[in-house]
Amino acid sequence: MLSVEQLPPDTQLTTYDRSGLRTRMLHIGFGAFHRAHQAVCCDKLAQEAGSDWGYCEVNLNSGELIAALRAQSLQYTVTEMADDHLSTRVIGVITAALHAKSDGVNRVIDAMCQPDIAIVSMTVTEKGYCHSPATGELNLSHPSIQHDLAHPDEPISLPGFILAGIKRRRAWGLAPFSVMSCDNMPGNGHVTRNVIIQLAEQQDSDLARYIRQHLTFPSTMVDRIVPAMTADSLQKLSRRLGTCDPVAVECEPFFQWVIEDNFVNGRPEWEKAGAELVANVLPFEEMKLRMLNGSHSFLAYLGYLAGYEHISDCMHDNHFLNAARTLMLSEQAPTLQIHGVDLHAYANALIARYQNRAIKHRTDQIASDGTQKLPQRWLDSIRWHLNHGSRFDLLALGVAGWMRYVSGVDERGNPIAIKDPLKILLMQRVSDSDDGENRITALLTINTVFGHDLVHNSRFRARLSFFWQQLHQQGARATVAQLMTSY
Ligand code: NAI
Ligand code: CS2
Repeated sequence: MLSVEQLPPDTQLTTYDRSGLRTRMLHIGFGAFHRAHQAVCCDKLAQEAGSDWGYCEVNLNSGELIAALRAQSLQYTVTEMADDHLSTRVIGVITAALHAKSDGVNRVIDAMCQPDIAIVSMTVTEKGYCHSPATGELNLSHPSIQHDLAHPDEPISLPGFILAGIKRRRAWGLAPFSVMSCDNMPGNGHVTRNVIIQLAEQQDSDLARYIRQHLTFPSTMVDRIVPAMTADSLQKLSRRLGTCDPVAVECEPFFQWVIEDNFVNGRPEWEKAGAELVANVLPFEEMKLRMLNGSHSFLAYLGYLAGYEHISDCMHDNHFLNAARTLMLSEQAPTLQIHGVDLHAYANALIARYQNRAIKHRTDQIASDGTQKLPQRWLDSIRWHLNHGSRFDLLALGVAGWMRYVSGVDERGNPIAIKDPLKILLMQRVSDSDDGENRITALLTINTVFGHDLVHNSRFRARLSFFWQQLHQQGARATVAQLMTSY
């Protein structure tokens, strides 16, 4: 358990009066990222600008972190790590914490109905939205959505929980809240609005109309590299901190948060803690999703196959470093519609961030949930190149790398532990095909990922098949190296 008194003397401690905080935001998904991003921003506001915005944290699935947080007075540490710098801060801005399964669904819905709650935000990973990543539509046959349609007052899905909160608030005559997604999806506010309204329409069209008229769903672009903590990283950090904080996270120093300024019931002055409030976030989201996350996924699949455990290990291989940079600048940047940002400088800064050896960001962590990530990271860009007749070899190699990865056996013949909500479908498609052309067809016809168009595009198929064969014949390292000689 965290003992604040034992922390090193240079730790940034909480000096504001925590009893003056009000629970004005409820956040669903108390994972590594939220702890190192939105919570830090809110903490800085309390510390430096006298803000009284506090968080009620909620986890729907696992309860361990919530229990650990409660055991240490709702405080935890965030440590920024760079090769030459390490700094720790105590986060004190949490005022309540709930775990839906052990505290009960009703407690969570009631917490959304506290009069002070003005914002419900979330970081539940892409799969938490129960949508089709290719279209953004709610997947009505998703098991959790099926459950919530049958039991709307006992929800288990994120859309189901938020809808139940909106419904109860409205019934109690309380002002609505804003709903803010902080997950890595383009138009994350639109996706959230879509899934909640589509679920509401199945139950009560009047409630759906109310949501359209009275709630807002601001989109956000969020950026900070926050690797999952492991037993090993936690042990090393505990030694450095002089106390064991099971809720601790490590992250890079970089922080960016671009928020659509569209809130119905007030918001913290996030701009005082480094966030940018803008009218349209989409160009920022697409820039970040394609240049950062797109190159991350490339390094994750190809790097894993090449035997690199971490993103920083990939950066020691010059071909991989050049491939990531070329992917950003030659294949992703041309697809963007952002003005006033120097994309060369942005790409250079990303490479420098990937080179941070103090951050142990595992390639197999980023490789997880590929079916939820590929459309926004690669596939929209591939469509752009197909329309413009331009070169997209690195993107095609990325897709071939993903197919090779989800085929489940690495280049040394060892099994790969696939983590993906469509894992069963992926395994079926893999086992029903041999590792030639029909594997490519079997995977490309997963329409919720690839839509209906790409499987029929002969130019795309040709590049994909070429790299698929290259990966089988000579492996990921040689394929990346060879491709980079032609750029
Ligand atoms: P994490 O695994 O530490 O936390 C995920 C959270 O989502 C947990 O609280 C978990 O209970 C919840 N969750 C998972 N599946 C869910 C479901 N089906 N329904 C409801 N809740 C569910 O992951 P982390 O690092 O916090 O990342 C979460 C998301 O934040 C990412 O998927 C991404 O969209 C976004 N993000 C992460 C960054 C990072 O570097 N870690 C940076 C930028 C954005
Ligand atoms: C990563 C992101 O896990 C992944 O898929 O690409 O979480 C990445 O670390 C963040 O988006 C950086 O802001």
